[in-house]
Amino acid sequence: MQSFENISEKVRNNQRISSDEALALYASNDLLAIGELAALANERKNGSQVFFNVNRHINPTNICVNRCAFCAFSRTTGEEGAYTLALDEICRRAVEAEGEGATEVHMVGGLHPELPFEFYEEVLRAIRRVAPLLHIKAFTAVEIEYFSRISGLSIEQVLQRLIAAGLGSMPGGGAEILVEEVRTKICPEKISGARWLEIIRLAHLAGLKTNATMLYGHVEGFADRVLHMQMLRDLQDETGGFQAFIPLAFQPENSDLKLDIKATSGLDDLKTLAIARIFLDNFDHVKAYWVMLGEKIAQVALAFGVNDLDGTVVEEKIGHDAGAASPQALTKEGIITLIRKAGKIPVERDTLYRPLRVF
Ligand code: V47
Ligand code: SF4
Repeated sequence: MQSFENISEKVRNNQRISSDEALALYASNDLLAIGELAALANERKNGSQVFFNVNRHINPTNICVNRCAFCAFSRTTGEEGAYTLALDEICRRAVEAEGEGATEVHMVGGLHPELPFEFYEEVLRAIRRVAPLLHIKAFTAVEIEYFSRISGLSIEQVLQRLIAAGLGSMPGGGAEILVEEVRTKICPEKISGARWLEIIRLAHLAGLKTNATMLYGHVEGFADRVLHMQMLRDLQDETGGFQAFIPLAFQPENSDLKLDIKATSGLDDLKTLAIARIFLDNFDHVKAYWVMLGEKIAQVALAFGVNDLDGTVVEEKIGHDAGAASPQALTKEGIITLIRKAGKIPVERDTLYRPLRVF
């Protein structure tokens, strides 16, 4: 029996809810009641504090051999708009970021057909050299697996070499929806969901913290979303290596999935964040990524169980190539105001969620 009262009772008693119960929440139209439960679950973990960081995104290349159907960012070699940043340019952006008070560089890119694994080691070393204060959060599980294939090294060896070169943690991309039937439709060339989980497990065992994302609002159903979160919750029980869960609202422009898929509704965005907060009881943080959600939904999400707004970002390509209507960057002051006006306490954090300053 998945009555709302039973689920509510469980959450109030700090008990874990089942997949069927999460699905029942998706079936409910009582957004405010779900939000209230999520807010309670978050309040217990994080009080009234909301985290953000000062960071900068760098995407070294958009050339990618995978060409996932939902991705408007990637290009084939020689195609109009294809680019690869020179090492000097990557360094210039890192130095600029550090000079502007960033504590993190977030770096992900396409699976380039020619660049050798050593290029990525050199990028890490170079950033380390020119901007030693920046934490480098880089490379999704999909990229790590690709590096292993192009270098002939094991996943463990790739991770060790990247850590030695300066890798500090990993973002949560590439997870999409971990269910195979969905992956076949949206990213047939990408590693399987099981392989994504395996690489993240190895990263956690190597001592790296990672995030986990979920790309929603395309061809998947609610049951797929819940199964995705169930797989993440199981792995988190095992390793404890996940920091934040980040639902990514699908941006439908310029991608091969466009067809008649519409952008997600605000109701779906808020429900998804709230259900994630309730279901993923072993994740400390649920992040509203303002780039995909827009500032307004991200702000309202702070009353629906969310305790992290990501960062300043500065130059965003993946969502904006796909039509995201949000700005390219938010200022630190802008994020602080957004959090304050939601009645919460802004806390600047570093990548590993150590508080740097309470505002
Ligand atoms: O894996 C690609 C997604 C991800 C689209 O860990 C799209 O802190 C929406 O993972 N519409 C990369 N999403 C971005 C990412 C991320 C972003 C911010 C913070 C963190 C973190 C991680 O972007 C990809 C894919 O799932 N994506 N195309 C699109 N059209
Ligand atoms: Fe390549 Fe990542 Fe885009 Fe897929 S989502 S095409 S792997 S850049």
